[in-house]
Amino acid sequence: LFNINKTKFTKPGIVLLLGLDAAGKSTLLYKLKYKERFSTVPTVGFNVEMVDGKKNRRKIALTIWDVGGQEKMRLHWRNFYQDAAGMMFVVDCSDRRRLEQARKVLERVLRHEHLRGLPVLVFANKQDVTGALTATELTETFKLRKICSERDWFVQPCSAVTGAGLEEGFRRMVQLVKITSEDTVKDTVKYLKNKSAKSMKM
Ligand SMILES: Nc1nc2c(ncn2[C@@H]2O[C@H](COP(=O)(O)OP(=O)(O)OP(=O)(O)O)[C@@H](O)[C@H]2O)c(=O)[nH]1
Ligand SMILES: [Mg+2]
Repeated sequence: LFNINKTKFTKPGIVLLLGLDAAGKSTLLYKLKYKERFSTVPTVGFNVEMVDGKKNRRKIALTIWDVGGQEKMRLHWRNFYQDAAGMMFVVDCSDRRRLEQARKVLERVLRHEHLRGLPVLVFANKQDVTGALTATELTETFKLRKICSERDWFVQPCSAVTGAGLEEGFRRMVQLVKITSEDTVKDTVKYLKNKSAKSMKM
């Protein structure tokens, strides 16, 4: 069985970073990777970074795909679903006006058949802003217990600007993803070659 699993692996540690536009995805990705604050522009297309982590005392790297969150970009999200081993969903907790929209988008994403059972880490972002919704409030408002009942999930409060909570959340994601091979770097290169051979449609 183990061999069968190994030969047909399809998920080389790819983690999707999704959420509404301006949720803070790109800021979070660059802060996590480079420990620096970058000034971002709305993402058209996607950014990809590999971030190192440790799983079962071994080094692994997760490939994080930060896909633009504007409405037009969201139509492309599903192109990335099939190969994902995990998802991180970023919510702007200071933008109460768009919370309901964020909830609906997350709920719809989670219903997609390709993401069934996929572990989800929700980043309750922008905790540095006074009056931001807390992680507990977010859990309740989004009814996460209900909409994530058939998967592993965790809510991590964070600030992509200060960096607070980012590494903690990432470590959690590393624990939650089920990868079938330890050599995620090699797998990712193989995956990307294969993918570009088929020419990526965006
Ligand atoms: N105060 C505060 N501002 C943040 C935080 N994270 C991101 N921002 C700001 O929110 C704005 C949007 O951040 P981006 O990282 O570009 O958002 P995005 O989710 O990548 O947006 P799209 O690429 O359009 O999907 C920028 O002005 C960031 O500086 C945070 O934790 N706190
Ligand atoms: Mg972005």
